[in-house]
Amino acid sequence: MRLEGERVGVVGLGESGYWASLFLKDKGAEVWVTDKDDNPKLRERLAQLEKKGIRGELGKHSLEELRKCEIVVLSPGINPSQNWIRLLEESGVKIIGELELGLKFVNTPYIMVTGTNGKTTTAQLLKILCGEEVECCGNIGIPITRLLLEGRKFSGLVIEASSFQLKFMKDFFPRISIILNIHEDHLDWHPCREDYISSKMKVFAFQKREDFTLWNADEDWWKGITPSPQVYFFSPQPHSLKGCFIREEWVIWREEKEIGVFPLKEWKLPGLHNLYNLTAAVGGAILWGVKGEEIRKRIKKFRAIPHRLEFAGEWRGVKFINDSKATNVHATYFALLSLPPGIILILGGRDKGNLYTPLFPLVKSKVRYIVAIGESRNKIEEVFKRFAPVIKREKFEEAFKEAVARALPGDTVLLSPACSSFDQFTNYKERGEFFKKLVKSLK
Ligand code: UMA
Repeated sequence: MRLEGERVGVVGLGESGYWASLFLKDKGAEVWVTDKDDNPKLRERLAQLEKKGIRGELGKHSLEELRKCEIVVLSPGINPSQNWIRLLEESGVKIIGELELGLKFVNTPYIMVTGTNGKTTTAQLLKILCGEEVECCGNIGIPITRLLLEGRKFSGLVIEASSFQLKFMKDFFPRISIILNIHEDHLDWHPCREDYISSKMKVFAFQKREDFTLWNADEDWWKGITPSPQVYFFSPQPHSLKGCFIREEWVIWREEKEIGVFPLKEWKLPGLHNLYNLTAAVGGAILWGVKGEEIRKRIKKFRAIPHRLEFAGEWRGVKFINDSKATNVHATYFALLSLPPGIILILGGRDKGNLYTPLFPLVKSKVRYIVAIGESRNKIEEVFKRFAPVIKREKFEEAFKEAVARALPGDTVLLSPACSSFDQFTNYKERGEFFKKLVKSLK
């Protein structure tokens, strides 16, 4: 892709937009940035970019300016089905996502991981299993353009891709694609469930016969599909297909014959959902060419990731678990599944069109109180009051105090909100850090 001398617009000045602008500038493009918001953080960002000769605006998207561009790069959070983007396309401007832009400059093979939940854990695990020369980027929090701009040397990539990033991508060729699971999420962004599912399925759409795709053996969205790449499966349960599974406490890989990769006692992360992530990552690493004995050595280096069922402390016999990364119902389902009864659940934030039904049996059997927070607190009360007492608090700190007041020794205060954090925080990390700070302050 030629960028030298081209006028390129960048929409959104979050992580992706900021790094994409610098990357484009480095490639010789004339860059113009725009963000619909205007706040001190964005002003500071724009000032930094201006020092590098990048111009832009805050507080609006000027269509006339964007129309002057040959290419417009969109940040992942920007829904390209908006009218102004259609108008831009009609005027002949090429629209491209940040991930797709970066991939045009990648010459190594790469693994692309998508799915509703478990993407970050699986991608990080894969990076460790595939070896030091493999880097990780994408939705995980490191835009691909940042990785490329920083000039890190790598022989392969593990890319975490969200449905936002995948939906409008074309011509990308993962050596291995992985779909961890497909559950309801982001229905505030995608027009319907089918659109969300088809975005996820884009991950193998351009792969070739010699490539691989790994699917969850326990789901059925793939039934009746015959893709171009070779299909393998993963599951913590034994299955009869080619791929990875667990039998008699051993992680096993089956192709023509079976190999025992390592005994499950060498895996330290709790929860059934992590066994799905594990079997997917082991499968991906074997297809990447890593030998079983190397996987066994490297698996020991893996540590749990922050904000995912992270132990945040204990106070007066009450355990505190930070699962702030659970921004949808499926993730909260697995958190509840992994913990014993006696849970005070902090639930809520910005609802994404959630259908909470899958949580009902677990809430009924394990949750003593729900503390409903943020924008979605009224909906949560309405939906859950049949299954557990619900206390509503708007602000996070008040909700935390309420949870502490209700907890008895032996209980667990679980932050697993099933909603995004954007009503009160910049992202789930900030929400999780705030929760941990509040836990520390108890002592
Ligand atoms: N904005 C506009 N115009 C709009 C909409 C937004 O200018 O019409 C601006 C906002 O004011 C804001 C900026 O765009 O300043 C935000 O852009 P963004 O939402 O794309 O966020 P980034 O900071 O670039 O982060 C994105 C991903 N965010 C989303 O997809 C929402 C990050 O995933 C990702 O880590 C990062 O790129 C690096 O690749 C986060 C996420 O929540 C973790 N992802 C979702 C998830 O995992 O469920 C998909």
